[in-house]
Amino acid sequence: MNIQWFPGHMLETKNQLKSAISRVDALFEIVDARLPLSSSNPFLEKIARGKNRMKVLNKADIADPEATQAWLEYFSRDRELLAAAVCGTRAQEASHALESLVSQVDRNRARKAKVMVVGIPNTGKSTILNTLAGRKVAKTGNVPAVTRHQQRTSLKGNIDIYDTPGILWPVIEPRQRGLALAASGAISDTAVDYHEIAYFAAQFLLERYPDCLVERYPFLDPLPGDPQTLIESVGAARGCLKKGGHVDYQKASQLIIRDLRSGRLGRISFETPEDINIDHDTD
Ligand SMILES: Nc1nc2c(ncn2[C@@H]2O[C@H](COP(=O)(O)OP(=O)(O)OP(=O)(O)O)[C@@H](O)[C@H]2O)c(=O)[nH]1
Ligand SMILES: [Mg+2]
Repeated sequence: MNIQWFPGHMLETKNQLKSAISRVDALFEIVDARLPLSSSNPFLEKIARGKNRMKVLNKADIADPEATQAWLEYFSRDRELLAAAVCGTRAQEASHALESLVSQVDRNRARKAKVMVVGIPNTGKSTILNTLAGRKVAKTGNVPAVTRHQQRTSLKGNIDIYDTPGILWPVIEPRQRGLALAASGAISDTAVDYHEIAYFAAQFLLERYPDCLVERYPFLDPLPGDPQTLIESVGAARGCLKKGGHVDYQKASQLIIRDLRSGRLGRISFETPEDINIDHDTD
């Protein structure tokens, strides 16, 4: 089964975006550095063709630095796109990225540069906007679909920047991509079962980041061989129990997902350029 989560405001935004994009000079596309390709919306890839744009790999502070470096090379060399890795709360990084993008806009300095911030939910679009503005102009939150309407803010340097609601696409496939997106926090927790996300995450961590697991959960040394036992062991050790002393899988799953999303499990990336068959890219 594929993952579906496409609330009404996303459809509305999608419908408005095409004409809105034609009225701006450049697109600041905020993707999640932990899965920069899976968090790129195929619809945006299509309608952004020919537009000045930049891929901003946000949340680089909690992504695997080696993978992030490989992604920057992939986007700039193989895709010939401007790309930057940032932490959305660091003003210098965010401003530097925006300046590189705006420098591509052919304009008379007297004319405002119009930049639109686009991307899927929860990648940090509004956080970056607040950082650039130097004050809280947009609501942020650690759940997807916080921003519901487009919003314009004037920045110094004669720039108008537009925040937009994060949009997904109606059917997310393959399921592994949906699960990675759910693990990152881009899909509402109501759309995918916690236990399935935790199972996916546990399997992935066992394969790719066993040291991070032992660091965060020292009681897991030696590591269990399968994801289900891992979830169960974390639940038992952290007191996620039901009446009668049985492990509460829902709670144990939530705990692992929270640790993963917050970076407490270490700097983890869900994909690297080598994982991707470039021929089946989002284009
Ligand atoms: N670790 C880390 N967390 C970040 C970063 N940027 C944003 N966040 C967190 O990510 C969550 C989502 O941030 P928002 O700015 O609301 O994301 P958004 O893209 O505007 O989300 P929608 O409006 O729902 O599309 C919040 O909990 C932020 O604190 C970052 O660079 N690093
Ligand atoms: Mg937002």
